Amino acid sequence: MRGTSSFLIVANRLPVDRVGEKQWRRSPGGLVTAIAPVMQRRDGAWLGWHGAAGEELKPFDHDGMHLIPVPLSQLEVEFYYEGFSNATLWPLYHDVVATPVYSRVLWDAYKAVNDRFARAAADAAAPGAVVWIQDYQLQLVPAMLRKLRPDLKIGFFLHIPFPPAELFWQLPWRKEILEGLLGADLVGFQRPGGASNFVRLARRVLNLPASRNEIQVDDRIVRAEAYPISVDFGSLDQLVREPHIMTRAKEIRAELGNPDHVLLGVDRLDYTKGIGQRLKAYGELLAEGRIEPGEAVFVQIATPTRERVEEYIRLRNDIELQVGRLNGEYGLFGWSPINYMHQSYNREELAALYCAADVMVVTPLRDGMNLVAKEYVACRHDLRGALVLSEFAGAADELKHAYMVNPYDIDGMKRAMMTAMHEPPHELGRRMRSLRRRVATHDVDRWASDFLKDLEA
Ligand code: GDG
Repeated sequence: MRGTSSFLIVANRLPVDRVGEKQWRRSPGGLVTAIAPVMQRRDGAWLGWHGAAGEELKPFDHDGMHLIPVPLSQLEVEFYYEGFSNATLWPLYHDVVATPVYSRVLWDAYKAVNDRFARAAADAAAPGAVVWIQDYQLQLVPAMLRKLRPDLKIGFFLHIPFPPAELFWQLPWRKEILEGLLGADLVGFQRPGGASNFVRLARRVLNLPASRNEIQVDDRIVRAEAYPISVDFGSLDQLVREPHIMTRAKEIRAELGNPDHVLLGVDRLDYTKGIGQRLKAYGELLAEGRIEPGEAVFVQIATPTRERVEEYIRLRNDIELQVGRLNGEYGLFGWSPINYMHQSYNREELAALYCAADVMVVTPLRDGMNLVAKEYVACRHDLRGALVLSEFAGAADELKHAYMVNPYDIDGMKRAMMTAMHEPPHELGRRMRSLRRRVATHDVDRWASDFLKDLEA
């Protein structure tokens, strides 16, 4: 039996969150925004876990999308999701900035869950359908699905970096992962470097004939290309032109005590994001008196994430200790140099925060793209505001007029923050105009349509 969906997205998570007992709400994020119209045009479906362990749900429709839940047991959440995905692959693919866990038990769970996703996709897809698989949790699905359904067009996109051969080599299952990905017709990466790492590994680990961006697998050609993901520029730009967002931005600055400089960080509380490094740089500026008492506030939004994974528990303790120390040491009655929030905010509040910030500080040690940097740019039609950006974010390839930093170089970050804080308006405007031109012409719509055009070519 064949399914009826001629366009299928396969991702670890469905694009909805539960509100209350039976209601669903579309989750925030560019991926859904970019893909929803394609789904509506093509009778599409989205396949993924719905977020509750041990619960089986029937397919349902929401917001014009057909959603197919894939169940996960509590143990699978631990072993496949928190384990192999987030304690093995995540650190390995991010330059081993934390030590990856290599465990056969976790690997077995990863295989089993990938197999379940592949079977569910094989059941849902119409003959000749286009199937687009997302991200590192599902790297075995392309080959598993091809085996079940050789008639499908299969695309895969990796949202995180693809590591160089020297690091990937560590993985005891390097061969299986590469073979899994090679089940696709097109494998997309954030940066050209990721694509070439992949091609090189296919050559070296599997001895496959390959050119710059094509790999020969049996009688098929698999293409590897970069498609830098982006944000919904138009809708953010429109949102921040609404008067209530500006009012809220002014209010936020007032609540912070109207300092001369508001610096902002917005990240999931993840060890790849370089939060500790940027706070260290800021702390030294306070210690040296280059930022005076009351002059600046650093707002750090650290969204809760992966809270049961050991490295994340450790990171949270470290960051909160660091924030406490800096505030304790340099604060005054009524002024704390750091405003740290371990909370999530809605889209409008986030947009108001972007508008309130003079300096956006984005300093990951390694990041596939980093959408926060692009969102900030999309929100600054006033051409004010400076973006401090790590060279190790995928976004650095495109956002060349940011104040670039190496997050391992604390002195360099201090210099960049000081320059950004004191830059004259015309220079800020010149840089922001060029950054906005790039993001406006390379938005998330373009990302999705470029990928799908190439997949179907
Ligand atoms: C992975 C890759 C790649 C954050 N806090 C709140 C909130 N956010 C939103 C941001 C942004 C998104 O979450 C974070 O995206 P990033 O790209 O910055 O980072 P990851 O989560 O690590 O994403 C990354 C991305 O996939 C896409 O391919 O760029 O490299 O690691 O959109 O705005 N959103 C709301 N409240 C919050 O508190 N509503």
